[in-house]
Amino acid sequence: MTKLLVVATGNPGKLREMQAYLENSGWELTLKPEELEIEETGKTFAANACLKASQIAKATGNWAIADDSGLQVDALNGAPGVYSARYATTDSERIARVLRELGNEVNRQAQFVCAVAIARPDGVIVLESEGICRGEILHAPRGDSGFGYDPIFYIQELQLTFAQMTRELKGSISHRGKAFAALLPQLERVKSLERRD
Ligand code: ITT
Repeated sequence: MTKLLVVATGNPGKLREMQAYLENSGWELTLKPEELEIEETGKTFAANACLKASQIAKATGNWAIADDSGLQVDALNGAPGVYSARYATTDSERIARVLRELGNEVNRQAQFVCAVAIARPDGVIVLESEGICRGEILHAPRGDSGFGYDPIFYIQELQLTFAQMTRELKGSISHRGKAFAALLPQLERVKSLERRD
């Protein structure tokens, strides 16, 4: 029997990536109702991922998966961090703010972090996972694939920004790709355990 999993995100860029990772998971995916907005009051990515998964599961009466993620710039003491989505109104304004705050700082080191949580229909969190990807912040955007801060996040070894990569290449090294790689085998197990009940 296929089980329904509500993908608890309102971010289309994230949704595309999450759908690709979950494609062959055996779960039937459905999107959270647009009007269901969860306030992200947590201080960590993990806390916010759990909050979103748990609230959406309870509100819909289904299993739910949520991703909380963001960019942490070393020279900005980890900003924008959990405020990545709230740093400005549009992707280009968010990028402009990070570039402005970083100015000509020589230390351009940064990382993307992604926390994923899965909740049962009663809101109890059954799975959590986290992935980190280190990189550098460029002085100007490069590339137009992906979403969010992708155009300024540069991977030295590949000489490409996330926005210059195919979704497959980004997924093979990204914070979200790593979080899902750790999560998927466990998600498979949860599904088969449930089937036996
Ligand atoms: P939901 O909470 O509805 O899922 P959101 O956009 O508000 O959507 P977050 O609170 O987790 O999500 O904020 C994450 C922000 O971090 C997101 O808006 C992007 O700006 C940025 N971000 C996360 N992952 C990214 C990635 O892979 N590439 C570029 N930017 C990313």
